[in-house]
Amino acid sequence: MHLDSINHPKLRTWIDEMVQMCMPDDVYVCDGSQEEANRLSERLLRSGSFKKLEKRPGSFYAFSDPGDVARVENNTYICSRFREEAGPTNNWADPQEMKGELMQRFFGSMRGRTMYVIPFSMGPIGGPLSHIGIELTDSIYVVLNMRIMTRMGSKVLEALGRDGTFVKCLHSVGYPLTPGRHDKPWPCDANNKYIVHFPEERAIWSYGSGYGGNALLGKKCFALRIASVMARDQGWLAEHMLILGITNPEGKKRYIAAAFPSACGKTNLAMLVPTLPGWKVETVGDDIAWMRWGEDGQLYAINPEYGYFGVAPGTSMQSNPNAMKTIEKNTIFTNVARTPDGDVWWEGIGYDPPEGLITWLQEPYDPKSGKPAAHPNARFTAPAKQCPVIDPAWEDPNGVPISAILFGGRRAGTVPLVHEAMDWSHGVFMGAIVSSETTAAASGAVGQLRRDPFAMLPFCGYNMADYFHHWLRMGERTGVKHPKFYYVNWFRKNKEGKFLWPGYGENSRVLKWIFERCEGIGKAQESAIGNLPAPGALDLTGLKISEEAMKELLTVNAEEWLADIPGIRVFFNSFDDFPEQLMERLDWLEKRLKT
Ligand code: GTP
Ligand code: SPV
Ligand code: MN
Repeated sequence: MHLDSINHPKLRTWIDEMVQMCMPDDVYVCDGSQEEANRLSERLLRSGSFKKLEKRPGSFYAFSDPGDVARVENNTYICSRFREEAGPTNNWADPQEMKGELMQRFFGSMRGRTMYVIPFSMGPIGGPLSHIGIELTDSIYVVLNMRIMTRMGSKVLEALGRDGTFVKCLHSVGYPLTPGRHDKPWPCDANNKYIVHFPEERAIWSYGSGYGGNALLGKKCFALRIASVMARDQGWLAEHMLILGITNPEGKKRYIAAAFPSACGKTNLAMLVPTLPGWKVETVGDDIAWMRWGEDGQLYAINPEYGYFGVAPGTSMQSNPNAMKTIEKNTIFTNVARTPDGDVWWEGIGYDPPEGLITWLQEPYDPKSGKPAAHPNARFTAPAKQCPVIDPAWEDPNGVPISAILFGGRRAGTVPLVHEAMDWSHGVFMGAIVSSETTAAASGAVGQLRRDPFAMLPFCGYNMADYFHHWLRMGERTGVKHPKFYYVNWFRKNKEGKFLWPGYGENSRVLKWIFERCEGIGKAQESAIGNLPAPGALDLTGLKISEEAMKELLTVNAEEWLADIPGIRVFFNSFDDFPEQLMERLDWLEKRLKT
């Protein structure tokens, strides 16, 4: 659509300003139609950025520059007016200075390209919990991914009207086509990436990267970093959580939200196929939840997204059949390996690599090289509605009522399979002490233990001490029905370095116990850290697992926990205005562990 189709004066003014700075050859407003998507895909096929996947209708293969494969936390900034507003866990820069620096980067950055205007809604269009964003980008790949990940196009402009509010999202790959310069399959400015948030202004400026959360600005930048600030200001919650519905054999249904760090099992849990007969799990969302108290006092959650940007490696018919069925068509695959007959392959897909495999680096695959065929952070972008177990209420604009909130992470030791908080503030404490081994979802070393409270360390758009205060305040609301809180760990290992718990579908056994606790029938026993399943309360029917393994999974090793306490204390003390209540909870925990 032509720029003149925009009749929102403030939006038009902002676009005009950004056009002046970025100097694109052309401006195009996306309508979100299938014809438009076909046209843009054709262009990427012609330029070599996309390859058609003959085996998967409507699907495409893309591969990135090797210098642009994941989120870049070191180059991610929260530019609030004051440094204290961003807090010790975020990179901060003065907003004016950063704007100045960025303006130089963006100056002329879209020369030789088209600027695409993407109107998008996070959450069902016009819904009471939904919010609109406008992304300006010079990347067709971003347009096509945003069309899957968000509700996008003309309908959103209609909902915005002449004066609706929107989050300003500016994105450039930073590779202008100046005279004599040829385009690349994956244009970027790998050595000069900036993922910058201006929370007061509700604005995002992202430069230099075309990958995932760096470039699809509705996701981490808006729905978590900016939305967390909006949520604090307006009394709701924007969280890095999956949402699932679970139904017991009698037909009773409950909804559960769960926060695990990146690449720690959200998509897998959200689409789980229970191994327990008669139980059913359905998916509302796999990455982000926006939650608020409903009029009936229950906590309601929506999934603001419209698709899945999921980790490909490890996804198989065995581990996640629902994801495998979701990605059979209309899916964009990035940085996986491709087969000569137009299909995809990755480590852990469940079968051997076919002859003639081409790696994500576009080289012939050599198993002896020791190099993986797919990048560990290779991803699929697929429409949520293609998930065979999508929840019937997944598009309910009012959300679904949450009975339980889970926290988790990758911990080889210390943290048991599951334990339950005593109350809301203990739940907030549990969220605050989450730690996890780092993964390939962000650039940097993999497997290093770090504190990742609420799985929000890289995604909280303001001071995390203030974030904990906000969570505590939310629980102090009168007349509300608190969900229960749990801390789970699917990743505990034995001395040989093997996972003690089979995970995936078998996690339904843990969900069943949580469900029964919510019903008031599940049995628990108190421990120093919270409630564990009572002996026999975890349904292990039909599971082959040794008694020693179960014992290790469900006991609290006080020594190991005590070894964690100093690190937690250092973390808590790194904030100026840390909640007293949580500090007392830490003393409480330490005392209980010592007796
Ligand atoms: P993001 O999209 O980065 O936020 O990741 P995510 O939290 O959705 O993680 P995902 O479900 O994609 O899982 C990441 C990796 O963890 C995959 O390689 C999975 O195979 C593996 N994984 C998921 N669930 C389990 C589990 O229960 N046990 C074990 N051992 N591995 C798991
Ligand atoms: C994550 O890293 O938590 C993701 C992938 O979900 S990205 O969208 O790239 O942030
Ligand atoms: Mn995520």
